[in-house]
Amino acid sequence: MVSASTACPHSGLFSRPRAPGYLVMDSFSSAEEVREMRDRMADLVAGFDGANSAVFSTKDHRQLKDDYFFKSAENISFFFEEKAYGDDGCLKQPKELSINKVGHALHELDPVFKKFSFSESVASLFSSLGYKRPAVIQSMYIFKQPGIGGEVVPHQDNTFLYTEPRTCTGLWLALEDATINNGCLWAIPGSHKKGLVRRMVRDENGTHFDRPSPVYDQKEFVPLEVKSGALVVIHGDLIHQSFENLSPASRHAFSLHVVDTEGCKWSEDNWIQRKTAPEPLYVS
Ligand SMILES: O=C(O)CCC(=O)C(=O)O
Repeated sequence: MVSASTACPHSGLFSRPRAPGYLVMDSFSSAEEVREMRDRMADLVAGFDGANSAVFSTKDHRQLKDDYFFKSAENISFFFEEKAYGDDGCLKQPKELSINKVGHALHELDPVFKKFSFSESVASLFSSLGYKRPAVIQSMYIFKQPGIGGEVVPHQDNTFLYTEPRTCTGLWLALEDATINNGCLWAIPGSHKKGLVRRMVRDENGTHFDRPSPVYDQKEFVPLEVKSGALVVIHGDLIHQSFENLSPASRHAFSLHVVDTEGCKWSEDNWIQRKTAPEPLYVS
């Protein structure tokens, strides 16, 4: 285990004795802002021909040897749901109901997602958390499709986006109401105080985890049901997950992962190895 003493130096918000390691900010985005992001994604999916894509699964991480996955750090890539395909290898439902997520550089390359990511409200949140030079390192539009939306197994974001000391914070914006039925986030309150369990390391063969995942007691997780427009701020060491969406309702969300680029070092064996340095968020 990576020791708790190298944990993120930021934010009294998360270090108070009973801090759960997450914060829900209701009505962070207006209905118009949410609609703009959803409409933009509908246009991007409509323009996607399906030719260049991959499947995304957090269960076996089979995408992790995939060049398409590595290159997605600096472009806009489309990942299908594992259960999107029938035995004949064809999609069982329309393309727009088959995509698991789009990532990982929407915040840089798409004007609508860039506007949100570099907004004053996002930047000032990180300055209030004590970041010196925060930068978005990845963004994802997550669909959690009706009936087939894949589970996201329990994890800590610092496992995948490691700096020394650790500084990753996740922002998860609900673009639809997220409920127990359609696959909301679940988290273990206070788990961010127990250190980082493991890292995912990139090597010449792809990626691997340096330790197996612990088995978590599901009774420790609490659901984070939120309304569309709410922002969930997630400490990088918080254990969180989401279940498969077996309901008829989708659960769209836009997520950003932010690290500090001053006073800490981006690990050379993270899966994201950028050709260009990420642009920092600025508070005017
Ligand atoms: O949207 C989900 O279901 C999971 C997202 C998540 O775990 C993350 O963004 O770190």
